[in-house]
Amino acid sequence: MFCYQCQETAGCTGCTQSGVCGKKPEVAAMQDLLVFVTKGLSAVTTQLRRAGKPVAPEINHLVTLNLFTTITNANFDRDAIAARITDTLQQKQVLLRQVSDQSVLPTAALWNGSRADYEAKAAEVGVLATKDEDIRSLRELITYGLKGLSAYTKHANALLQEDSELDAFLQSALAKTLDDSLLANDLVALTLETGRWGVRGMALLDKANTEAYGNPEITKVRIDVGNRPGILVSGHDLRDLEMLLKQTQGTGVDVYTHSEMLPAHYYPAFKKYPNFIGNYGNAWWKQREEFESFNGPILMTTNCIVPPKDSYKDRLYTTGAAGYPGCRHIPGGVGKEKDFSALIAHAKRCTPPTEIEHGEIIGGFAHAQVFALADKIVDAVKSGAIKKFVVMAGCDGRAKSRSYYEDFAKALPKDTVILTAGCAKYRYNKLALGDIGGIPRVLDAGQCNDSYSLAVIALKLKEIFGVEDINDLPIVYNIAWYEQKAVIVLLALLSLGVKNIHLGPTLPAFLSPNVAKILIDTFGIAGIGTVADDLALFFGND
Ligand code: SF4
Ligand code: SF3
Repeated sequence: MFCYQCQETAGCTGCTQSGVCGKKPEVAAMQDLLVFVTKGLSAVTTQLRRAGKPVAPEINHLVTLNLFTTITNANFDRDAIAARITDTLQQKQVLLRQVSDQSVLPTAALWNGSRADYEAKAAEVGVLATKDEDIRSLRELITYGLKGLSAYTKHANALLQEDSELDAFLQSALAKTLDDSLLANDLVALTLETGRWGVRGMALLDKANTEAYGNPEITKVRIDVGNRPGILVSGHDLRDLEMLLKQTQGTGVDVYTHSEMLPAHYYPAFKKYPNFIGNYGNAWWKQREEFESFNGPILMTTNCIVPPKDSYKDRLYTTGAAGYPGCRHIPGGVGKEKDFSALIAHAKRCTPPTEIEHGEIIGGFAHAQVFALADKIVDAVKSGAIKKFVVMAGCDGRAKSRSYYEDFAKALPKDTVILTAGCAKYRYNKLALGDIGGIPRVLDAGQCNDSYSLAVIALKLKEIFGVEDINDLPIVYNIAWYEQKAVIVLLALLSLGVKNIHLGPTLPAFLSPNVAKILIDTFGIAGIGTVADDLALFFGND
C-alpha cells in the first residue's frame, strides 16, 4: 500500500505497511480502486455532458459518496468498499453505452472487472502509478481537495440541496487527473479552480444547514452528563442527527454530541429537543477513552473513526460514508428516513454516561451571529481593544506536536481573538481565555466546513473597513490540518486571495518540493515554528 493523504502519514512520507490511522493494506487497496473507478465513471459523465446528455443526480451522489468513503478515518470496511466498486462499475457500463466515441476516453473509463480482479487491479492504480513526482503531487492535491468537496456536497445533498454545475466540475476535475496531456501548469490552474468550487460547495452546505435548521446563534453547551442512558453522535451529518433526535423523543434516551457534532447545539432547530443534552468529550482521537466511558451506543455519521476497542465495539454504529467491519451500519440514502430503533433499544440496555467533565462551552459564532455583533466588534477594533484576529481553524490530531496549538492559544496577546472552526478547537475551547468587552476570545463558527463563515466574516470586515485587499485586514491564519476536508478549506482560502497561511503541525507529505515551492512563492504558505518564534512573526511589529 501507499497512502500519504493525511497529516499523520508514517514518517511524514507515506504509510506503506499499514496506516497510522489503522487502515490495513487490503482496505487501502480497495480505496485506491474505488478512487480509480470513480475517476473512470467521471470521465464518462464528463464526456456525456460534453455531448449535451444529462447525468442523473443519483450518479452525482454516487461519485461524492465514493470519494467521501475514501477520506481518512471514514471507512475501514473492505467489503463495503468493494461493493461500492461493483456498483460503480455497473452504473458506468450502462452510461458507457451512451458514449458514441469511446476512443476519447481514458483507460480508467473503459476498465471493467469482477470481484476476483479487484486486488490485482488495485495494485496497478494507486498513487504511485503516476511516476513524475510533481504531476503526482498535483493530481493528489486536487483529488484530496475533491474528496473534501465531496464530503460537503454529500451533506448538502442529504438536505435536498443540489448544485449540478458543482457536480459537473467535480467530475470533470476528477477526469482531468487521469489526463496525461495536462502539464504541471495546467494542474496548478486546476488546483486553484478546485478552491473556487470549494467556496461554492461550502456556501451550498451553509445554505442547506441554515435553511433547514436556522442560523447558528450564541449558545452555551453543557459538557457534563444527565442521569439517563444516552446515544453519542459523532461526525458531521446534521440530517442524521435530526432523524435521531426525532426518533428518540419520548423514549427516555438522551442524545449527546462528540467531536465535530458539537456545533449542532448552536442551531435553533435542535434546541427544541429536550433530550439533546450536551457535548461529551473532545476531538476524534480521544474516542478510545471517551467512547468507553460513555457507556451507551455511538453513531458515527462520518469520519473520524479510530479502530474501536473490543470493550465498546458492539456499541459502535456507522451510517452514510462511514463503516467499520463488525460494526452495524444503518442504511439510508438521500431523501430516505433512516431507522435508528436498534440504537435506541441498545441505549435502553446501557447505563448512563460516566461524567468526565463539568461546566459549559460557548459557541455559535457563524457569520449571521457575528454580523449581528458587527458594531461591537468594529468598535473594539477601532478603539484598539481588539488588535488582531487569529484564524485557528481546521483539524485536531493525536500527534504530540499539536500541543503547539494549545500553547500558542495560551500565549497569544490578550487583545487578540481566535476565530475557529473544525475539531482543531478542542485544543483551546475549554481554556479560560476570557473576553474582550463581552466578546469571547475564542469565537467558534462550527464544523470544519463552517470555515466558510470565517471567510464570509473576513470579506464583511474588508467591506466595513474599506480595505482593498483581504490581506490588509488585522487577521492572521494559523491553521491545523489532518484530513482531506482541510485540503479543500485551504484551497478555498487561497482562491479567495488569502496569503501567508501557516499550516501545521507539518506540511503535507503529498506536496513535492516543487509544488510546495509554488505554494510558498505564490501564496506565502508556511509551516509552524516554535510558539515564541511564531508569536514574534505574527505580532513582532505591533
Ligand atoms: Fe496513513 Fe493517513 Fe493514509 Fe491512514 S489516511 S494510511 S494514516 S496517510
Ligand atoms: Fe476533525 Fe476528523 Fe478534520 Fe471536520 S473530525 S475536522 S479531523
